[in-house]
Amino acid sequence: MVGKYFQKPSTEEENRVPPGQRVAKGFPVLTYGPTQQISTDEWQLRVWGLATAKTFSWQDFMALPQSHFTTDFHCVTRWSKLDVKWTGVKVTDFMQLVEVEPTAVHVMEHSYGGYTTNISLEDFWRSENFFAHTLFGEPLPSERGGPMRLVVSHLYGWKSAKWINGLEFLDREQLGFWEQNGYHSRGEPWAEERYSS
Ligand SMILES: Nc1nc2c(c(=O)[nH]1)N[C@H]1C(S)=C(S)[C@@H](COP(=O)(O)O)O[C@H]1N2
Ligand SMILES: [Mo]
Repeated sequence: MVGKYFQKPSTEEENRVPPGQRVAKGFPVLTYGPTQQISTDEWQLRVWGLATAKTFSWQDFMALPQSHFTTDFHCVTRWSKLDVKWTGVKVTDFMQLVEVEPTAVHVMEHSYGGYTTNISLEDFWRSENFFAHTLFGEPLPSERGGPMRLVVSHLYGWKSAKWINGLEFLDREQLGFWEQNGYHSRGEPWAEERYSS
């Protein structure tokens, strides 16, 4: 029987779906802990560590260029969702407002609710990464990380922090929530970097 919700990639999809993944027909919600309910009025993104400390508001993000993205989303729990449509702000556009010290090489993503995940500065600071506030043309729902989440589609989904509210710039790698619990520190899906050992 063909799986209804999680299918083997078709021939056309094969080169887009990393090894060990199945194609999700739905789009599962994956959250550890409770969904955060944050309004756009109260939402803030704070920058600290090896960067000039600054706090950004919703309006600050709306004033930046808005871009559209179509991405594939790969969760380490072995489902991939293809062609997800988002609107948001490119990390490279946002980073023009941030003064990073030259010694910064890693970033800790922080979220409302206490979730954290680590990423190298090189994996973070890319024009294909973005802060998303719109999903398939609708305001990003709270269970998806609304009002604002990060999307880093070249790494497993746990690097795409929902309800993002902080970026801490670091001179060394520190481990985030899942990374402390045995997930790989980088999480590149084509190399199947699922676990730390
Ligand atoms: N704050 C926060 N962000 C998070 C998570 C979480 O538990 N808390 N789960 C991660 C995981 S494991 C995945 S696969 C994606 C899931 O995003 P989705 O719920 O929109 O599918 O969010 C990531 N971001
Ligand atoms: Mo995930």
